[in-house]
Amino acid sequence: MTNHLNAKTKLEQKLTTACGKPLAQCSCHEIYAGLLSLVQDLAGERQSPAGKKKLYYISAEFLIGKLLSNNLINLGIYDQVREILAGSGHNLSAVEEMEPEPSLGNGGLGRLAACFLDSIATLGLNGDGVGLNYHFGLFKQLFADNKQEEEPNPWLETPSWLTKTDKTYTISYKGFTLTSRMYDIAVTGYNNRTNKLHLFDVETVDETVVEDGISFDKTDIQKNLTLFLYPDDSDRAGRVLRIYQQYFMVANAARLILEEAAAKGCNYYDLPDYAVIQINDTHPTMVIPELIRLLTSEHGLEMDDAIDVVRRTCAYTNHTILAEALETWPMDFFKETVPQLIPIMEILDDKVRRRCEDPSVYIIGNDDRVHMAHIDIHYGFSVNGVAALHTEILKETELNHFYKLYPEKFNNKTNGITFRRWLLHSNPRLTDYIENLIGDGFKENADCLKALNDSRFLKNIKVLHGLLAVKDACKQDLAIYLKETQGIEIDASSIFDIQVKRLHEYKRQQLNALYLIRKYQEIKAGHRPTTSITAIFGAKAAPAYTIAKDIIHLILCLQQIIDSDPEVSPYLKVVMVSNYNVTLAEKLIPACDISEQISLASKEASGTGNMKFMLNGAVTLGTDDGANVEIHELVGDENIYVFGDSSETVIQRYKDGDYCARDYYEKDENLKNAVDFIVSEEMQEVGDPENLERLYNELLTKDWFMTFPDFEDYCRTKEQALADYENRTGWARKMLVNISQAGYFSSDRTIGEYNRDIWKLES
Ligand code: H53
Repeated sequence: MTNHLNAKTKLEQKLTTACGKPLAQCSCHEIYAGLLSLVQDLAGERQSPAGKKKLYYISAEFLIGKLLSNNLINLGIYDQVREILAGSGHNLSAVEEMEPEPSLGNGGLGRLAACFLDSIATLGLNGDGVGLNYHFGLFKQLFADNKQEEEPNPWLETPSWLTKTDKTYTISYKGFTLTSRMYDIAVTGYNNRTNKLHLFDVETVDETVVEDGISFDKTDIQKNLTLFLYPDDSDRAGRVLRIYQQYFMVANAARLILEEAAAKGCNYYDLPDYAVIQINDTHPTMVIPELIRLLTSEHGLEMDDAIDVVRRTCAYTNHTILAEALETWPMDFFKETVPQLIPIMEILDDKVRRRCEDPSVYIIGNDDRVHMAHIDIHYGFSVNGVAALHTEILKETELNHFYKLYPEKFNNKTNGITFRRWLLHSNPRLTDYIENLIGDGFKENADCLKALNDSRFLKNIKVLHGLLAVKDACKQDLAIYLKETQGIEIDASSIFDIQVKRLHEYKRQQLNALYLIRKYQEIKAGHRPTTSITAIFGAKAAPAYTIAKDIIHLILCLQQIIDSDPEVSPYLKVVMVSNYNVTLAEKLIPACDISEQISLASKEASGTGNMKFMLNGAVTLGTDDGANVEIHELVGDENIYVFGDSSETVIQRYKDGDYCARDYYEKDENLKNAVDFIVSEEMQEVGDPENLERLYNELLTKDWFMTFPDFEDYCRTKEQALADYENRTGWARKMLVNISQAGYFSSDRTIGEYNRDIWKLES
């Protein structure tokens, strides 16, 4: 106790010094600035010895979320800081509001990278992230006239978590060079070492070139290179800009990696003893030819030696089987931007062609496009999928030809999430509740959550009701937050049914919307739900993805129609929150009752939202897809709602190529009524006929992600979940089982496996 008081007093002194005046006299923003500087000092003190071998996790996205609270938790000073602030009349939550959320990511891929950095440091591993310092991120989403609008999402301000370093490189493109600069963000592990996220920027970047929403001259590379993540690629200039960005990321990474290795005594032939590179999706693929180029042209290695060294250094993670997400770029683009890579890529392709007759594994396809994933697979030593089902599908279908060539390279690493952010930080009520039941071991070791799966708790009415009370409180918190931040009113006593994720047809927000139309029609016909339902969506659509934007339009129109219908609004509410991001996720997930994970089976590589919801006591309603399959196995049939066609059926249906959406529409009256509603007079009154008709036609004539075959089963299964919700203790038991089984999805487990099988770093 005395120790605690001493530590607290010292901390208070340090914070006061950092703030430059007594805490009671500081504004929230001054406290935020003081804490930021304090955290950076403490994190710096925990910088650990470099170690011989180091991991470089290269990724186009790092969706890190706000950093203050997570750092306080990881440094072990969260509670003390909260108490100190309370003592001087401040509230830590209000201070957190001062922090802008870094906009360095889009979805699961980027959030996974952020969870991984946390776990790498927590496990005491020597590993840094490498990416780009986007000034305006993806975009900020606004709604007007029931449509998505985009604005820049600036987040760089003073004070900042970024430290400007003196590391700069000259990066060459055809006809010009750019000077880069490295900025660092400290990554604190939970009671462990501090690593870094290196973000490269271009010295000549110019924020003023953006005008009219998120438009800018896509050809002015010196000024625009690091403005946006995934700039609009609907035209050629946009696609070429992506190559400029990707090369900038990896050219800097390659120089940094070689420099750091050499400083530790590497002679380049032994690079794999000093570095391992994890290529996150195909965006960083050019690191392979770039490293080979640097090793041969600047460090004197023969081509075959350089290729061998790089092959033993690089590992690739695949996150998708969607053909359009597996990047291929026309050779022309490289000629125009980074011609220095072409001779290398031709050699790499030539070696493949000498070995294999099958054109489907060539690097430069007969269409003269460069298949980025193929470079990764041929010239890396490991290929992993991100959930058991996903890896099997890669092996058996999508990458089967490669699997036959290199069975030893393929492995599965089921994704995970950091419990520091997704439980300890985002849900302190549930954290305390669990701690009271089973002690605090789960904070260090997520497996300890299994102790909750015990009849002492599962059959204990008091424990179950206590859990429901925690959920209710989280729902009230969310209701207040949405009212304050978005002016949205929701009823905390209704069922919170939540679907938050990128907007994509394969994720099938449209299936959920069709259900809601049906529910609306049923309520109009007098069939009211026992407990009212609040269906919450959060999703950004890529600016050039027309149908995804049409789906947002449909949801927003539905929201308006239901809100203004007194016959329905007491029983059903549809809410689409704007600018869904990590901060909102941290509020939404603890409050969720039903977690919507309804992708078309076989298409969602893993999902990680599904894990966060489960950990927070939501019950999944989903298809047997991605990591849902593993959730299903862990919690058992009783504690999850699974519907829809299996991945085998779906894969076969694609193969047969005879799917006809209209057949389903003609046969199912409920489906027909729901689909027709999209173009009904009511909808046209609040919506734009062009968008609504386009979506209607898309569904009826194409429905590429097979919404219709699953509609009936989805509705039936959802009704079952809603009915079961009425048995409150039964439902609480399902919640508890879900929480108890969530330990498997800790990213500490995932990173332990990456290290054991791929990276092999000393801990
Ligand atoms: O990566 C997540 C998966 C999720 C998958 C997602 C993803 C992106 O966010 C972006 C591009 C991409 O190829 C894949 O959709 O299923 O959980 C992390 O692995």
